[in-house]
Amino acid sequence: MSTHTTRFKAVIFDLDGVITDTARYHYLAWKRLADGIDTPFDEAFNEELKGIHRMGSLELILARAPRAFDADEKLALADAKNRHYQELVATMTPKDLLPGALEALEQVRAAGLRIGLASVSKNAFTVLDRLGIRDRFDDVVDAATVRRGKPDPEIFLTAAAHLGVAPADCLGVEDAAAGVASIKDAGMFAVGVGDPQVLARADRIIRSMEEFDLFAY
Ligand code: B16
Ligand code: MG
Repeated sequence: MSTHTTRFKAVIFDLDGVITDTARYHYLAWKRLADGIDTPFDEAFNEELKGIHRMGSLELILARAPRAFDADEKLALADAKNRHYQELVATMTPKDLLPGALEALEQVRAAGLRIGLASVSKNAFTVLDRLGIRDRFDDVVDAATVRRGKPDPEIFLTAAAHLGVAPADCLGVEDAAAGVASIKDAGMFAVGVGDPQVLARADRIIRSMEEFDLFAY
């Protein structure tokens, strides 16, 4: 049974796959790109791209392509993928919040904790605006300022520093294996949202954000 106390001082959320299902849009945009260059791409492979930044994801896809691409071609491909992704994001509304996500933000706010966002997506601010929830975060890390993406702990450590909270007092929420690794290597408690096998390093696993309960960790 949970009590209404928590040892944490801040909760740092991932965006894609935790707050909203932009993971689906990333998949669709990468899929169209991969099909265009005769490269195999499916949902299982897409799982490996979750939480990985744009150029890193492209490199993983191109490793399976039938030919090599030079630096200019790679930039053009990444640009094309991003334009398609942004077209998909432009259709988003507050209805695209994942079930339980808003309630989780409200629960953390009501408990008086600080709230951060740690997304490696350079489109995170746009997505938050489409969802109408940007002002619910005390800090949103600007992905353009992060040198090492997930699984490196830099982005979660940056969020904690911005919030003025020690990493050990932070709880991180992630849907991707790379993201859970980032949280754990930052010295934080990790709640994984999704498949227990994929998220084996998480301290606790929930199937969806509807199960999120700050007072149970
Ligand atoms: P962009 P997260 C990540 O966001 C996605 O999971 C990943 O699939 C994507 O490639 C990455 O953002 C970069 O996104 O192309 O918009 O800069 O999970 O860290 O919120
Ligand atoms: Mg994610």
